[in-house]
Amino acid sequence: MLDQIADIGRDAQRGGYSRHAYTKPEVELRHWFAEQAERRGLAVETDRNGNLWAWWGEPGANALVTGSHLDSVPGGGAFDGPLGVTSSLQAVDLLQAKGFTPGRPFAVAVFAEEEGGRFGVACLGSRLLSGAIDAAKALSLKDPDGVTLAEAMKAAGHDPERVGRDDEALGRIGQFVELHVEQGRGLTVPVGVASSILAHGRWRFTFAGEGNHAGATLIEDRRDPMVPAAQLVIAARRAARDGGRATVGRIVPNPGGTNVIASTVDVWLDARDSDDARTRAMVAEISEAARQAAAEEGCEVRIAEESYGDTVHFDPRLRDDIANALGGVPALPTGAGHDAGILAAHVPTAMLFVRNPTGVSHAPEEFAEQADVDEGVRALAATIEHLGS
Ligand code: HGY
Ligand code: MN
Ligand code: MN
Ligand code: MN
Repeated sequence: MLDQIADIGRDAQRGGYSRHAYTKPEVELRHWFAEQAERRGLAVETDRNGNLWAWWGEPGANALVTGSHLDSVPGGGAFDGPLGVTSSLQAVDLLQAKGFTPGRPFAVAVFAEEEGGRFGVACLGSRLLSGAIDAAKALSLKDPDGVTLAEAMKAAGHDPERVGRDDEALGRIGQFVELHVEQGRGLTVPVGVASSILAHGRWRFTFAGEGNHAGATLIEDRRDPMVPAAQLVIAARRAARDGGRATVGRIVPNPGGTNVIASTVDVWLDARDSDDARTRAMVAEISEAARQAAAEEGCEVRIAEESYGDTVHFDPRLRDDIANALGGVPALPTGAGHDAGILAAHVPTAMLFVRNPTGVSHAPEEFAEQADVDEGVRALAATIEHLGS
């Protein structure tokens, strides 16, 4: 099924896929999902926050929900997100073929902007659904072209006025199980279950100096924000020890001319560790280094926390119940964030992982063998049958 969408959102420039919320390729993927779901007799609805729900039977309380996301990081792989969606639809195929009908409300969900690839906040759709982000703050988030979430949603036919915590949609979820391609090398068997998600967040550092001419300005007369920005990258690497992970994947100088000393530089930090205290300590160390580096260069620095989620420990009962129903599969932690992590604060959630032999993710090399994908579909179908009878 992934082949059906293989040409949607290819990024010729970066390689891989760039499928961001409410852009043309992502809207195309929404239509593809609705068409695939309706073909299976599922009734599709879009909630006020742009998340899709495909119901098998009547929507109702205590629903068993599976699914994932269809959006990607810039230049992302083919599996992160879509594998959970295609596996959910194919699990429905397996179950319908054997005459199974759910004994409780059941839906396949597709959450909006899980990667935060356009508006900078990960799991935006599930955060809005659960009230984990303020609606007004979210609607004013701007993409790299300065388009707000409100404008983007309106252009895609959604009503931004309705955006906000959705107690009705959230209240219907009884359990949520997300299948996802593994994003590391933890699996030596085709399928595993998640034990935890790292505490992680995103911070934006804005260094401000004095824009000037690259040739006419003596070094001693400079206040160049690119210099502390570079030192922040090194400080992040130095602070990430004993399993901590600090990443700078995006630096945007303004104005960004080769022969121009930047006036400001924005640097985004993604920091993660096994618990809240460790993550925050790592970020504090990096922030201190950034302030020092800025002062040495006569620059200011503003630090803003853009999103944060504490460690998620998946419900061990649900996790072990599923692992046993699958005949005993390994439980492993994940360094990646997921909608399941956001929903875990509200409902019992679990994750199934499908082996990725490359261990690479958020890049075109991300991969899963067909045999493991099939194993994942069977495992998800068995889980739905076990929980949804
Ligand atoms: O960033 C993450 O960990 C997730 O893939 N959104
Ligand atoms: Mn991802
Ligand atoms: Mn994902
Ligand atoms: Mn000139």
